[in-house]
Amino acid sequence: MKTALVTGVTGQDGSYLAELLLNQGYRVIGMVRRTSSINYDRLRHIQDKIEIAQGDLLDQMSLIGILQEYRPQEVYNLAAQSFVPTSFTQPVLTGEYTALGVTRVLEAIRIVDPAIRFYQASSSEMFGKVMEVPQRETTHFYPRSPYGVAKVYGHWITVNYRESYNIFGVSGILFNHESPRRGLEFVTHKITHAVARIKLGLADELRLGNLEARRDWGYAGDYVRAMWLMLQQDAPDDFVIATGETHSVQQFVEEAFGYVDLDWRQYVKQDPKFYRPAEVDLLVGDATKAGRKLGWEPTVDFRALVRLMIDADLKLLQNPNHGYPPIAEEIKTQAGKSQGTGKP
Ligand code: NAP
Ligand code: F7E
Repeated sequence: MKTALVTGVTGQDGSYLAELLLNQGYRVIGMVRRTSSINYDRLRHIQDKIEIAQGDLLDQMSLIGILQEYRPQEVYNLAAQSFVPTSFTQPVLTGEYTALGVTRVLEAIRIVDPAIRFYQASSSEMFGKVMEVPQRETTHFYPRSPYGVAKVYGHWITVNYRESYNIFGVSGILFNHESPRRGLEFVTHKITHAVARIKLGLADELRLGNLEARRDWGYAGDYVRAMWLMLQQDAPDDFVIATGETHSVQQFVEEAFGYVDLDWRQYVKQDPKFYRPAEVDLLVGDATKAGRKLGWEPTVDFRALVRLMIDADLKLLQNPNHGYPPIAEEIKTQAGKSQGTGKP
């Protein structure tokens, strides 16, 4: 039985990855930081199957201690300050977590066991003001936020430890991926949650920023599979993971309101508060290399993604104890829908 350590296990991707690793027969160690109130909501359905280890990306000794105690063969570094607007208001802290945090994990690996395979959660935000369309592994980075800058550091320090110490370190350059477990401040979940609330008569408006920004949105359940595949290869390499389709925030809004038969123009208000000091206007990824070398491809398209998120939000709002369904159930629900009327 292999042991994997997942940092950021309480986040969106951490919960899906932990689920996938358990299904693959792994012993899963989830690293959590100490907080005054515990929030394992996203892990509720697998909480008794994983082991929790306390550690923090800011604390080098805690990372070394966890590796010494659990002796994982694989480490997935998903922990980060991941919200772009917060990176503008807390740029130094973002650098500590999202940039230097990666070095601390790599240092722990180098000291305790350099044979550990390491996955770094790199991001399409590194492409920022894009130098090429679509973006691929060879596209130059031009980050547009302290978050993006920190991710570029994390990316290159991973390459550097691979080249300097022969560590099996890979970076997955993942484009936006979403799910019912996405944080509510990210635009997709902000939209689907508001749509569900409006549909149920619990809200009457949705305030958003820039509706013109375009993103390549995929489903988180698909993207964690790519992370795992990257660590199963013979040699370490970096991969872009994306759907290859791009949509504007407004298109997401239209699809979401349309699904529940509402006219978005009656509810959406633009609010300058949600604009950013510098914007990433257009992201669309080319995942050809991942398709060829990993055999990876996405299974959930844009429309199905919007719908499965709204279905889940409607269900949760109507029954708050329902919790998050596992990956397979989320996809099954939506696949079933597309054969019927497609409406909730
Ligand atoms: P998320 O939901 O925001 O989760 C972030 C996780 O990091 C949480 O578990 C959080 O713990 C943990 N964390 C934050 N600071 C920490 C610290 N100092 N020490 C230990 N843990 C800490 O993010 P996500 O969407 O799952 O994304 C996972 C990773 O992929 C992140 O690195 C993100 O930057 C990157 N990424 C995400 C996307 C995407 O579209 N989702 C795309 C590309 C890359 P708490 O629960 O305690 O806050
Ligand atoms: O914004 C626009 C906003 O916050 C998407 C993170 O997971 O993906 C994520 O970063 C777009 C931006 O995600 C609102 O201006 C309009 O253009 O959902 P988001 P993000 O910034 O793309 C990457 C790949 C990561 O790595 C990050 O960790 O939507 N937008 N109105 C809005 N965005 C938000 N949040 N809220 C609005 O009201």
